[in-house]
Amino acid sequence: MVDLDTFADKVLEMGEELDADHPGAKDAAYRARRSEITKIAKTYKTGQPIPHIEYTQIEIDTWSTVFNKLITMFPSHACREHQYVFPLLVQNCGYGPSTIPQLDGVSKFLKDCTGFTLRPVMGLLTSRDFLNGLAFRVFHSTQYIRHHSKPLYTPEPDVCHELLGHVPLFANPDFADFSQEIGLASLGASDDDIERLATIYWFTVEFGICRQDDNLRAYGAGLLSSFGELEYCLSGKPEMRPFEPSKVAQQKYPITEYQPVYFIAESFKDAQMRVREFANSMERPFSVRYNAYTESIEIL
Ligand code: H2B
Ligand code: FE
Repeated sequence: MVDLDTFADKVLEMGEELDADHPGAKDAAYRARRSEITKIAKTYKTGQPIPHIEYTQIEIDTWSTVFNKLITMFPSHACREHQYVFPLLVQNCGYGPSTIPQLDGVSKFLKDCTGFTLRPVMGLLTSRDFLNGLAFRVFHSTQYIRHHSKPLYTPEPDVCHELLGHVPLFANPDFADFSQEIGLASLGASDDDIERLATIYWFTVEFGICRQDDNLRAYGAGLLSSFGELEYCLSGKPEMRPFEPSKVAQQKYPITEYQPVYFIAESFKDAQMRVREFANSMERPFSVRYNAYTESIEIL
């Protein structure tokens, strides 16, 4: 697991430099703040507590705007697992409209629920590094927040996306197992298979829809953290298809627009079994098994 320490410097983009069209690109104070926060991720080592961040009032206001908008949608649009965990995060981890929860407390909470932990990251990792983390029940999480000029938009993951979208699901044992299954499949996979697994990750962990009591509900973090797309995905307009990994893996997708197609999972257990079957069909030099007692991977 300490191998994950070597990922720190390998961010693809936006860790330190922002793209020209990023809402914060021309704001020197925002960029300075970003590098202050990402410095934590750069030097973080496995097992250390995640340093606390004293968020500024501007940052908290951005969080409040996002938080207050999203909570109006959760009762009608979020899956039941998300709705079950959310009040526990309010009680235990400081979730609320006027505080940005600290990754360290959230990570400890997740560890108690499912064994998942958070690890601070500077920005986007490669698909391989990111998915490999999931094999160890480690979720790489950003710690900075989007630019205050556009509170309901971000071109990249930020704390709102991680804490409101991803974290509630990682507290659910079936979802945790499902996510780890994708991670285990990624260990030693070819570049083409990593691409396929990243696509499966995209249409599940990020943009997944599930059927619950004859209703469709969102469980993907990209949906649960986007006021606009959460509304849209269940509006009846986009196309819905069943979650079949070999087909999902071929699907092209846009990154900065709403998805034209979503895939419906019948349950996290069912989705996990389907991903396992898909992984068994991949050519790999070895197969793997996770040892939860030693938190290590056994090569078979
Ligand atoms: N890196 C980080 N830091 N957060 C993510 O959510 C993320 C990533 N998603 N790298 C990955 C890529 C995902 O889009 C798939 C696995 O490629
Ligand atoms: Fe995400």
